[in-house]
Amino acid sequence: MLSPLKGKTMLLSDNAAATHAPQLTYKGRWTAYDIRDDFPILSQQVHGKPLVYLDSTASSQKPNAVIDAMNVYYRTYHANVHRGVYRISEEATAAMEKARVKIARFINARQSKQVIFTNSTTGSINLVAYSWGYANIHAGDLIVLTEMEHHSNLVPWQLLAQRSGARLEFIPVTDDGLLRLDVYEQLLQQQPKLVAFTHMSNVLGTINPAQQMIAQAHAVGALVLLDAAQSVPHLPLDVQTLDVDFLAFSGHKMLGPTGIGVLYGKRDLLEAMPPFMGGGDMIRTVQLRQSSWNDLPWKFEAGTPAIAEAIGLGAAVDYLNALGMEQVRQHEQEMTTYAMAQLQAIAGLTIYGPSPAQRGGVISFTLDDIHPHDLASILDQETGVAIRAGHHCAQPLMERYELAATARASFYVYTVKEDIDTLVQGLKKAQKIFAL
Ligand code: 7TS
Repeated sequence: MLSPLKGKTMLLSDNAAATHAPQLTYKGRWTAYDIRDDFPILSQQVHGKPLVYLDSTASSQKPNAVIDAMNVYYRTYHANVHRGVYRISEEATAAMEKARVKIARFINARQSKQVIFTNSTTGSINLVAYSWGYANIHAGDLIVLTEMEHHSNLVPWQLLAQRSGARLEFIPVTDDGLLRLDVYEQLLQQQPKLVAFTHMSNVLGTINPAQQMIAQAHAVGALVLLDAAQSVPHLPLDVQTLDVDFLAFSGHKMLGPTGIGVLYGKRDLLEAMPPFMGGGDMIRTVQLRQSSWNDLPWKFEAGTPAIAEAIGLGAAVDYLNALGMEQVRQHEQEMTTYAMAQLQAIAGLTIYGPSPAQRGGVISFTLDDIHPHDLASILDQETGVAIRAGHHCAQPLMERYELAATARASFYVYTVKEDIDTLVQGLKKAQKIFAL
């Protein structure tokens, strides 16, 4: 079967195509084998062996469509945006704003002005913690988080609590890696101002029941920030159905480039928030002692933005749309179910987190008492398998399970069963090496 985007690659010199590329829709079914050729890095070798990339939770690989879209911009119409009255600056502005529209549609935002470009999920969460937090959080206010947060949805709230005198409380995690929703209900009775939690854990893979949790928070008057760094790339997601107040995600985890992220927010909230960073582009008028602010979304986009990266992220969204997010989720579930069965068959291997039905394509595990860093090094050198080892920027969660570190394999659209088989062979090899 043909790759969904094959034959649709843009010509490097065709500015018009770059700026007005059609929305791609791919109707048929695909398999990972069909699309692997779109990802040039997957034909690389490491230590003389084919690269087996199992660390997409940290950062996904990029298809040619994304790399080409950025190349086209740099090679044929690079200029700064929102200021030039000449042709290529207008083209760059149009391409960047078109990417914003694509992203808004991808998450079903009502208006593209609700999509603010930041540098990452981390940047998006900090924007809310500083701007909304500064204006709305006061001494004694409660912010509810969970024990399974990535540091980027934890430390900004700690800083806000230290600045404002607010309190932080945490929804605990069960032994199976699920949130204690009974404790959540109790915490809601204390009427928090904000609930901030991850849609999908980057360690356990747990997919949290976001829609229900958001409705419960709203019922007591709390706003909700959803850390969607791991969900937007892997699941169909609709901000209007979720009724979420703020949503944060990163381009580099969804086939797009590094250096670009998104903050989605409800319009009335964003309109009421003060700017986070000051500088060019975010102002309407500037006097020596005071200024007025630009409209959304630019009020929050001070300075020259990541133009190529925004265009690249737009191309990534086209690619994911062509694959279909339902099928992306289905493929990852197949890989996860297969991998869990294979890994569970290895004596001495422990998997953390819930069943495949309740998780995304992420599996954290330990093997005997081999240190996860040693495991990752052996896998890299002996088999060309790239996995993550460590605390995964979730130290409190590691403490909850009394672990210093885990090994973690994660999957995406290009993962094939053979990748998982190579991982399993590598783990058995590591066991042999350590048994000596
Ligand atoms: N939230 C979650 C749930 C994440 O998984 C990550 C990154 C972030 C926030 C931060 O994203 P960033 O793009 O701002 O860095 N997670 C990981 C990971 O699991 N390994 O490396 C980065």
